[in-house]
Amino acid sequence: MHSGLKVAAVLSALLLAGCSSEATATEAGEQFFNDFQAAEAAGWDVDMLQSLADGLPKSATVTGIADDDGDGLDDDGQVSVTEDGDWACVILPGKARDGNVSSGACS
Ligand SMILES: [Ca+2]
Repeated sequence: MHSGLKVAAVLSALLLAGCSSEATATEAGEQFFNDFQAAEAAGWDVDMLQSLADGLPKSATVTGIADDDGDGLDDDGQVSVTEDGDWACVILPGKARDGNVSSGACS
């Protein structure tokens, strides 16, 4: 029986995955970005953006979804994602620009 070896292999894979904590905020930011692209037709709809934020892992926090002028759309199309003290900045595509995700807080 080699099941012990298989269990050890699975455990070490899990440990490796668990240790790759570097850039977790960026990964969460990229998930947000990809989810947004799947729903992009709605534009920067703040309710949709909030539901994307709610869909991220609970360890990730999204800030910067804001609609100060009350048109139902995010005002700057830019959100920050934090996770474990790590920051990422998500620039949403739209309004004649491409989006991107970068590590570090939005400037
Ligand atoms: Ca707005």
